[in-house]
Amino acid sequence: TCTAVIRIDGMTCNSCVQSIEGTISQRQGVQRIAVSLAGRTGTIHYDPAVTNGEELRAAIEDMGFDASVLT
Ligand code: 9UX
Repeated sequence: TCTAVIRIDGMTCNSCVQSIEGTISQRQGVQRIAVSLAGRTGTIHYDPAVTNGEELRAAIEDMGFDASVLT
């Protein structure tokens, strides 16, 4: 298991937190995701054989947010 921390800008309420968690958690290889509104981050546990931080970042970006991989 790997962990990616992604900076997410553009979230202003919990509705978007739920939306990102719901959508990203259904992606192949994602084991767990927790999004922090106050911290402006998403922490994602994933299987590196299936996906990676950049792919997950792009998926969040595609939902309309500014996203960058921190770690
Ligand atoms: Mo809340 Mo998401 O106002 O676009 S629904 S941040």
